[in-house]
Amino acid sequence: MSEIFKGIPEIKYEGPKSKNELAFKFYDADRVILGKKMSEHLPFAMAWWHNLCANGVDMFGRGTADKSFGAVPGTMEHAKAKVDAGFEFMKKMGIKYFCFHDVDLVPEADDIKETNRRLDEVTDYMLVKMKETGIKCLWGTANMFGNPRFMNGAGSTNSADVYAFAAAQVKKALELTVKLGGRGYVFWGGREGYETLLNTDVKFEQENIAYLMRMAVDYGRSIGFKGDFYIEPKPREPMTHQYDFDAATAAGFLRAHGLDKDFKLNIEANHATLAGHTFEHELRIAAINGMLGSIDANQGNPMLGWDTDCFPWDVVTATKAMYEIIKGGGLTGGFNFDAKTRRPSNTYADMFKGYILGMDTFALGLIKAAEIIEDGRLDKFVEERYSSFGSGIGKKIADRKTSLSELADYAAKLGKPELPGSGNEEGLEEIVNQILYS
Ligand code: XLS
Ligand code: CA
Ligand code: CA
Repeated sequence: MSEIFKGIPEIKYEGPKSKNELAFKFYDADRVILGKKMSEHLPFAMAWWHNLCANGVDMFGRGTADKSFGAVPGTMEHAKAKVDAGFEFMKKMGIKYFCFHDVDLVPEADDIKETNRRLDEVTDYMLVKMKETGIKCLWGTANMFGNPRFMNGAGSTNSADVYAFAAAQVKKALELTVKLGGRGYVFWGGREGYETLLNTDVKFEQENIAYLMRMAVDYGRSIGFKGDFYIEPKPREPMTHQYDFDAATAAGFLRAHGLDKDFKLNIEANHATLAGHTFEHELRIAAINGMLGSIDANQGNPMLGWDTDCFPWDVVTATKAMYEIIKGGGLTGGFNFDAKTRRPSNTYADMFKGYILGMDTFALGLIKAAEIIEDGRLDKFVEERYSSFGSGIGKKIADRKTSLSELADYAAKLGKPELPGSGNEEGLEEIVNQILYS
């Protein structure tokens, strides 16, 4: 097999002063931060769909990037060329994981038996490459939103036949994830939602989605899948109302349907902002629910209200995200760059620059989050802020050893309580800036 990304070397760490566009300035895989190597804190993954399939097509124009990799698109030869390109790319980038949808790997046939045969063939080829390179699968998933059959949803469809088809895809995608040793399996509810209540039985649809997930857990465990299942929340797009709106909604759904032991969350930054939250908010909600699973590392464009999947370059957000992840005990998954270069960034070199930007942004985020934690002033402030619960009546509340009557008597004796103390927001922001920029 000949080299595809000719002229692009292995990407090395050259440090913050380097002017080489094809080098890391901050991601230094072996550098130890808080007792662990950067590469262990940051298991980065390549998204098969954006990096190897998306060519810049949008609703106003055709693709601008050539992702044929020397083969005719729509053929098995092309499916294998994408494998060659993907492994060469990951090797040159020093990326150890990839994520995939079933239909990213092969052209879909009309008959699912033929699609599955093609999937077997391509994954045999991927396994050889995985053995050669040591590259692994982070998570797999089934695309249950692209094909017109899913126009009314997959688990939430009104058609029993389409539901069965979705189940068949989940079954196969789970088998492939196990075959490739994937750490996780994702459900992103692409069209699991509704356009109008006038034609929708919300309760029935949600129960059907949960049943599909239950069957996936049972089947996955029966074929040896030991990893986590993930829900990836998103509030809208493509559907007007998506059932897994945000982390809190998804956590409630998982609990309501008894799925919380097997599922965690895959939090995507751009989906957080579409939900009107920050990325770090979604991470905190996942963490306090014991559901901090994996990350889709990207960012939105605040000028645009849709899912732009830009490469992450906002270091402040990456720092806050890494702070939440470290404080939350880390991920069971990793950092999947569900991100694409902008349409005019259409060269092979741009593919590398996108990943260099994303990896350097999270490396900086990690370095700065660790400094904030080691500095300790934020932790100390938060501890003191709640210190009234450390003794007296506060301790009784914290220990759940009081009652409304006792608290009412206490309040009556108190007269007017003192104000609860400054939140010191500006002071804390100054500390963060001081650590970020000094
Ligand atoms: C789309 C989602 C999708 C999932 C995987 O908005 O981000 O790409 O990550 O199906
Ligand atoms: Ca995603
Ligand atoms: Ca997205």
